[in-house]
Amino acid sequence: MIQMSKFKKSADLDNVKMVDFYRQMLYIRMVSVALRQSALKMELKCPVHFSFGQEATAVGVGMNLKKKDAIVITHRSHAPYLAKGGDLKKMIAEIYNKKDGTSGGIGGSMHLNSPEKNIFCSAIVSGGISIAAGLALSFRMKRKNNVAVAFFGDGAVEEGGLSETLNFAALKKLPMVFFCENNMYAVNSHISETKAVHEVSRIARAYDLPAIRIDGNNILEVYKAVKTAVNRARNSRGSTFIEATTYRWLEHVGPRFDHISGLRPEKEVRKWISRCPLKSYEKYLLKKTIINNKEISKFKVNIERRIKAAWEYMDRSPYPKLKQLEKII
Ligand SMILES: Cc1ncc(C[n+]2csc(CCOP(=O)(O)OP(=O)(O)O)c2C)c(N)n1
Ligand SMILES: [Mg+2]
Repeated sequence: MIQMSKFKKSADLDNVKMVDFYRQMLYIRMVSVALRQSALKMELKCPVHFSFGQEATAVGVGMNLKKKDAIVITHRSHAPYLAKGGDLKKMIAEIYNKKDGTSGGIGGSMHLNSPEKNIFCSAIVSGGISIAAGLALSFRMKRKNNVAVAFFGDGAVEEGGLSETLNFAALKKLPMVFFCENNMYAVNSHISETKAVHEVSRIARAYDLPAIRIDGNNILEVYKAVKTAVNRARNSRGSTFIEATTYRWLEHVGPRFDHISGLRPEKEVRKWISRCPLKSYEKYLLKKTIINNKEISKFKVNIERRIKAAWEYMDRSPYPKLKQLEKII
């Protein structure tokens, strides 16, 4: 089993930034908890792919990007959307299928698009990777100093779209980052059942792209790897492939654990929960006295307030009219 790496502070990081990482992960976790409670009560009808356990990957990317940089996210959308600065109110409204959501309430959790913040979402497995390449190409053609990041899961690796895009990005030296969250499962299939090569970053080396495998539960490691990749892209040195190993705690879609139904070994799930990216980082920050419990409580109060405001916004928003749906189909 993949071992968790140690937190190592790099010289370019100050305490303010290190606390920001924590606050962002906490924010994403608390939003997920609130949504999970709604889903368990059956208040929330929209299918939701939760990211419990995958907060460090989202934040490590988001903290490296500027507003005009682009991300293309997947069905597991909430964490990267929020980490890139996506509007919480619009996200909650969308997930509840309300008119003021990111896609007018007719898309749901898998359509968290926010073009004004350069956040694009595609739930077609591997489909978003070539969209990110298109965005990267447009940055190049318009001589903009921006970067496009494609988020995808290990399940996208054996899709043709990835290979085609790797070739194109390498050939054109696109300002792009291939960011694979390898959580070792695509729905209920473990990588050992679906892939000849488990270390998926090796695939990128066939295209002569720099590729790195990192501990996706270690925020400092993710931040550092993405920083290097984004700098390469901004300096016209081309694309990088990052494989961040991690684990999703809950079932593929929905608010429950799936080891109860025998879909994954309970021991494995428990092991990964003990490597919680948020709790382990919190422990590190407390030990180094970079943060204290009083500050953590303050953050929690503030985030609770934002969550409450987002739910109120969603409550006030009407459902979209049927006509709106007819416009699309
Ligand atoms: C082209 C395509 N095939 C199948 C699906 C159904 N589907 C949705 S998510 C998923 C698994 C994705 O696994 P992975 O890429 O590892 O992402 P994870 O859910 O682990 O985050 C599948 C097969 C789809 N959305 N698109
Ligand atoms: Mg996966």
